[in-house]
Amino acid sequence: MTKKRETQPKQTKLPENEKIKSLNQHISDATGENMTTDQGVKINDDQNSLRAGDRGATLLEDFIFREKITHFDHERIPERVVHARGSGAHGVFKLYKPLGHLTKAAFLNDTEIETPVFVRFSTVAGSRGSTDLARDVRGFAVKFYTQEGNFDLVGNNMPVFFIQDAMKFPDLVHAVKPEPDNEIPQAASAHDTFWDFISLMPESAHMIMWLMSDRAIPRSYRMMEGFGVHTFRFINEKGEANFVKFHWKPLLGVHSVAWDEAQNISGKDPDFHRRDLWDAIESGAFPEYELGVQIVPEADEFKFDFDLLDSTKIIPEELVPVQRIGKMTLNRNPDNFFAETEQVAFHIGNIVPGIDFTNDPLLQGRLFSYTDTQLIRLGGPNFHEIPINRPISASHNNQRDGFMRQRIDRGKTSYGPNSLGNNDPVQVKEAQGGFTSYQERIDARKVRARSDSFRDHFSQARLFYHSQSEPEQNHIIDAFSFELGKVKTVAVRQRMVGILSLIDKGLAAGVAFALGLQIPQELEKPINHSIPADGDPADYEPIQVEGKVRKSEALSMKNTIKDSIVSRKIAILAADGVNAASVMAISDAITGAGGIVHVIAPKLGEIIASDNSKIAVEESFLTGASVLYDAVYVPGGKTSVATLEAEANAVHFLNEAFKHCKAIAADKEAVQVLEATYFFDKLPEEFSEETVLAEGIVVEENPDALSDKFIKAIAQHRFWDREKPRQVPA
Ligand code: HDE
Repeated sequence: MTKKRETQPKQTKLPENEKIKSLNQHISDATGENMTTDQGVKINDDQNSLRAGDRGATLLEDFIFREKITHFDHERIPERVVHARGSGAHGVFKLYKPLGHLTKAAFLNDTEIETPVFVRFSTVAGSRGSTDLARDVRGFAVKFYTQEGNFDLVGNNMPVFFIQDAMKFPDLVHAVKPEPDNEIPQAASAHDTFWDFISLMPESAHMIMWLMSDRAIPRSYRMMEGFGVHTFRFINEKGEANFVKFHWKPLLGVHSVAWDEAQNISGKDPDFHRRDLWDAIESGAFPEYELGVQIVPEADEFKFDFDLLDSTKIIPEELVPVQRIGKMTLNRNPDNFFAETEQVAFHIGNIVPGIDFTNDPLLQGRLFSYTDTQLIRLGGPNFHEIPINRPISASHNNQRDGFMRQRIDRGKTSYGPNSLGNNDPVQVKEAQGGFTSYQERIDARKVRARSDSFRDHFSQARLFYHSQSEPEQNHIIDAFSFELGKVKTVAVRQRMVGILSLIDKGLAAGVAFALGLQIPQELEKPINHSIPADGDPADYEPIQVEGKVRKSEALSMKNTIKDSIVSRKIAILAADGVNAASVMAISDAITGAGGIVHVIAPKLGEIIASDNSKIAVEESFLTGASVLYDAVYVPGGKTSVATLEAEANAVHFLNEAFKHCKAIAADKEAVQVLEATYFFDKLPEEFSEETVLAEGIVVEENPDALSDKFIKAIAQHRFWDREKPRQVPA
């Protein structure tokens, strides 16, 4: 009999909220139904077109064939110009405590309300079919269906942006997208045009540090932060305003993969993040994120050494702590990718009373772009009527007609004021919830200019770099070396090394070494050729902070949550003759702690354990790969151990897991499989408690002790310190 290992319970009843109920009205389920044309005529033969004789030409008259092909021919809509590849999920947001003193937004004032949300995570540069594991920014767009209308928080997993003014957005995107002559490379910033642009845009220095950090290769959408990036405003009932920055903090912590691993995953499973999100939700391991806010009173607007309106700057959490105000839980997968994830239309301009914009020039530009892009992408002005985009609150106005209008507006009047239709729909007074813009006082000249307060491009880039742990800094140096190494124009590489020297000399030296270059003595100035106002070279000198290295703990992933293995995937390498008891013991312990276990064997089907029981195999060495798992365990059982020791794929699996700094465990009886690896000789002689913590390698006889230590090691996520001194040629 096949032994059943416990797997995650399959979700049976899907959670429903107000938005889901409204979507359900549009759901079509063909189970048991007749096949018809779009006009409802029953179809008798869907296999053959209508022909003049069984070997003759197809007849134009065949309306069934024509309808089918015509619809098919028109199935694609333009992909998003950026953020084309994405994955969506439904969920709910619940507030921890009322925020009336800060904002009058109803969904931020009532802890009883469960606000439905739809989230779309995305990469930026690649096309719809590109790999999830590209080095890239991740979009983190949340649509809150509040009782007062839709509020869209259209953010990223990095808190800053490349440019300060929306005027430069098309340039940035043209530079990063595949080069126009040959459309190479796909979903990659490692090419000449991107770095040419960046090397001429010193304002991108801070963002580039994030992009070259491990934040750009997340382990999962469930393990990355989200940021609203811009400074917004909260407005309370009294009309008082506070500046606010939005954050999403994942409850599983912030974790990444290794760059070499990311590149491998792109081949083994380009849908890695999409699948991970889908599977987690299906299995009931719902992704959770806390919404955080940083609040700055209006009076403190000029208190910082950066401008709150500059999207290339963070407010360090040490200066203004992030207050966690509520939790979002993603608890339901979409029913249909196209209808929901592809057709969802986010817009930074979708706000509700109690929330307002600031004059951040990047934010202001986005206010135009999102509606404009939906008009072309979704084919006209009625995209708000697509089910996924409809608010749960009623909507009435005098907007009419246009392509694909769904609503049938009754009555003679579609204008206001009117007397023929009772002057409906009526405007709503502010006190009754009508939106009014914050009355910001303005006294300014109309100019095309960049504020002087936007000019320091390097202090926060340096703050970021200096806040990283040593392995994280090494990864940044490696990432620059890789990306610039792919740049063919040496002058661009050289200019970039110059820019890096303004951030940190060690960083620049490390990258220069890998590129076979020197740090330039004289920097090319003005660095930015396109903004005449950038003239003064002094603007580019590093700002000294009293000789001290400034750091911010929140910027390093080293300090993230490391106490859970929920939804982590663990591979058990086994073959016939494996010790079933140890497989079961470790499986039970891991699934008990919320992890997922897969048995990987030389072939699919079942393996026969030493006690003659059968164990189901999830993947073979052909279909599975270490890069798709978080940790690996080798159980005992003489024949199994002998098979694996001689199986190159099993040894490679372990070598690669070691290379990517993952937790590895083995039954004492299986240690000879480890001995066959490249790394075994480099390990300390004894596997003590300290070895486990430092190395992430557990070898034990007793299954309880083994699973206990192994689970702690998996929760650490990665043992990056293992990396540099003992590289593995896997
Ligand atoms: Fe976007 N951005 N963006 N962006 N953006 C789009 O809208 C744009 C920016 C972000 O999952 C587009 O529907 C301009 C910052 C996300 O559907 C487009 C500027 C941030 C998504 C657009 C920016 C973002 C988009 C393309 C510079 C983080 C995907 C398709 C002023 C705070 C949303 C679309 C989804 C998508 C314009 C800069 C986040 C063209 C002009 C900064 C997450 O309208």
